[in-house]
Amino acid sequence: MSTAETLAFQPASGLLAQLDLLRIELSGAVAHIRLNRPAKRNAISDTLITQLHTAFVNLPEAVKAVVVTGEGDHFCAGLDLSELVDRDVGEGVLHSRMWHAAFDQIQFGRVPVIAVLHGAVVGGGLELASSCHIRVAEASTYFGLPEGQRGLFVGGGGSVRVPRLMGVARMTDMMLTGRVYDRDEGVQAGLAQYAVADGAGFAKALELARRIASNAPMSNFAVMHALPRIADQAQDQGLFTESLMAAVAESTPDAKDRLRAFLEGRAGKVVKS
Ligand code: 1HE
Repeated sequence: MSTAETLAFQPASGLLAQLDLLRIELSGAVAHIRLNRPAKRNAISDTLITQLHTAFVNLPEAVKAVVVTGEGDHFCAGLDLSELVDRDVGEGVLHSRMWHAAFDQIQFGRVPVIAVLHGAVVGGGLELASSCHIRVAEASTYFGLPEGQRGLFVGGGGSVRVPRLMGVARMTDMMLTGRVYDRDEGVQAGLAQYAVADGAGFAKALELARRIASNAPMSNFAVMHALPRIADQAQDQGLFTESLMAAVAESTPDAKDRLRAFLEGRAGKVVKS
């Protein structure tokens, strides 16, 4: 079998194959999860948010990194506005909590997640993107928070996650004035870490995903679970948490093997990119 065939993506089976608003494919340690509702610009309906939660809870054991993309011309148009009109207060709280559960499963799940952004990344679409660990933005990407225009507030974790990327002042401006950031402005503000040409996002994300998947699992766990919590802690607590996490990571057999490999000249060096 050639390398290309070995790395080709295959449709997922079982439960993951039944999630009709997603298209999930697997290639070795990488899962590709596509939002697959292009006619509605991948707007997030109750069914889609539930399917995202189900997908991330049920990732096969072999998966060590995930790439999320959106089918069609846009990454995601945010909340499906057609489902909002008849909801009362109690239902509204539960609805928002459903989004929190799904996006928490992405941010604090088992494996790192890379989002490939293009076209509209707006409202709940930006909330989804900000729950991922790395964002690769194609040239067509634009970021908006039109909640103010629609009479809404963010409800999918945006008030918690977006300011941690771009700061409260920038998010306040976006929500009050409807300001839209283009791709380069978004990258500069911290909404994405990588800028690539249109059509080049998936290849870049896949390259990053394969690299991430080759890390020691405990190191990836520490970055996903300890780093954001330490950032929210007071300095003395953060430093103590860091010491505990560092000791856990470096005491794994995996870490010991990797350190030995370096000391014996069998591991890669850090090279200039
Ligand atoms: C939708 C949605 C949607 C498209 N809910 N149906 N989000 C927004 O306020 C963004 C609203 N959408 C747009 O501004 C535009 O649709 C886009 C810029 C994303 C794309 O424009 P375009 O010209 O490519 O598509 P379109 O013609 O506007 O839309 C195509 C179809 O998708 C159309 O349906 P059709 O049956 O007439 O074909 C649209 O109605 C439908 N569509 N976006 C429902 N969002 C947890 S709180 C989160 C709060 C928020 O996310 S608020 C922000 C909501």
